[in-house]
Amino acid sequence: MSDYYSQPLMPFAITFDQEKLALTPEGPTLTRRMSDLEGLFLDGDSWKAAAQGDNPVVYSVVSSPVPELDRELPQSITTIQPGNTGGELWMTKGHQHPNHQGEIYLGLKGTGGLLMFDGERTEWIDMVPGTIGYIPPGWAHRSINVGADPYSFLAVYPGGAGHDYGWVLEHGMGKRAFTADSGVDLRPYEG
Ligand code: S6P
Ligand code: ZN
Repeated sequence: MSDYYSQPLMPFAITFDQEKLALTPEGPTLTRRMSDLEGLFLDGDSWKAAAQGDNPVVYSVVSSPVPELDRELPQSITTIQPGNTGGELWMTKGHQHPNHQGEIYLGLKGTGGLLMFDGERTEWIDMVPGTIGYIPPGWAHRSINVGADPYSFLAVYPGGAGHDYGWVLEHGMGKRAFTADSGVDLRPYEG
């Protein structure tokens, strides 16, 4: 593995396993449980009960071993479990890239949404396998599972982009996604 981290990187192949939704060779992995999502769901009481209860895994991120360094292009696969907290669909924390670089997502499995917010405008893209969602520079982004099965997508992003989670806690995402009889109910942010 250490060879892949030598600088400068040499060209190398990454195997994408469509069944396991895994990348080989593997880079860092990340698991976010309910307790990692403090301050994000509108219904704080329901969040607290879940975080202090069975504290489920809400999403995980696997990656290839391309480092998060300027001019590199890291890739990762995020899998969000199905579920809701107080009716609000399970989602990623969401972040802004501090130096406003763009990113692309590719839907792999399940159904989701890509919610984007530039501080004034909110945009939503329905994500199904094969959808490429383009995140322009300056748009904070959050992913949401709108289905009954896990939702997975590939992300490719500039290695030097950085991740500002505080921006989303401060500014919100413009809208929140709630369960609906069919599809998703997008409501104004309110807190
Ligand atoms: C990275 C890219 C994704 C997210 C991942 C988890 O720029 O947007 O790999 O990191 O979906 O989301 P979050 O908001 O917890 O980083
Ligand atoms: Zn990002």
